[in-house]
Amino acid sequence: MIQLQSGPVEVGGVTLRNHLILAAGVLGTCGSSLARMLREGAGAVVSKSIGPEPRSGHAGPCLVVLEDGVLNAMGLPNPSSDFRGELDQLKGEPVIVSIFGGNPDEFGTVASWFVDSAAAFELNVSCPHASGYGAQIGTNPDLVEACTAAVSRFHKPVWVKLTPNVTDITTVGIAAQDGGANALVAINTVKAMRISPEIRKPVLGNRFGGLSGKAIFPIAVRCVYELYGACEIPVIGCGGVSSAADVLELMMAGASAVEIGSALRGNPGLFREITGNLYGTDGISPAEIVGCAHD
Ligand code: RRO
Repeated sequence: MIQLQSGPVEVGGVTLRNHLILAAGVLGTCGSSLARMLREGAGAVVSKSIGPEPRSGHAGPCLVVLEDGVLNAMGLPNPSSDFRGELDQLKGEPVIVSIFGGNPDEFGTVASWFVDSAAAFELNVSCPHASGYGAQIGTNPDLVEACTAAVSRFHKPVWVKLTPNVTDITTVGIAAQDGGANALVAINTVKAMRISPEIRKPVLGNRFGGLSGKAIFPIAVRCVYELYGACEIPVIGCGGVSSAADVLELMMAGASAVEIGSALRGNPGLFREITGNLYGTDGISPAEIVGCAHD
């Protein structure tokens, strides 16, 4: 397998310690778990998505583990502005704060709380099961552009995390770029559902949820490939990554860095494992492989 040169890398206005980033929603609700992921070898970390009001989330069951993925409908649980205190212990660290709102003003308000503590913002316009938030914004290019512009005015790097649940992801990527985004993150979970034959009802309390894990990796590869071909700003890959080979494949599709989420379940040492395989003393320059599948 190819190996890469190690060392810090600048992506979307943030200096990452390596190409691997903790994805939003996994181990990201408290400062101590974010700090632990950095100690375990993550190049940067993204928090759980924070919104304008505290939320306890959807009624359970909220998460079901499937054969090759995870189905969730957590329902954007978050402590809202109280999350600020969690970041006190992470000053100067590469922490990206994921934020959501129902309109540009709410995005601006939430961003204003973290201007001094975030290395960047990741805008969640892609949660597939949130009424008034997430993909309900992220399927409307005009709203995506306006929400991105509302956060860009803080002069902090802005990453926009996109939903795969659209006909043409490049239209939404270009809208985020036009709003001033510094990077695109592809993808959030895929809208999905399972039904229990025993109870003859949906397995999730919310009925619908988002599918993550290995099952969605090919969708992530396709979305990254399309965005890399259509947009000028860096693309960060996300979705079903669990090995160094997956990281390289997403980079070949066009990803400048890669987020990892579901695969950390039960394997908190995964960042160290992947960096051990991904980097080598005779490694090649990442520039040689980012987007090489397009040549
Ligand atoms: O909290 C959630 O239910 C959730 C979010 Br914010 C998201 O962006 N993606 C997802 O699958 N679940």
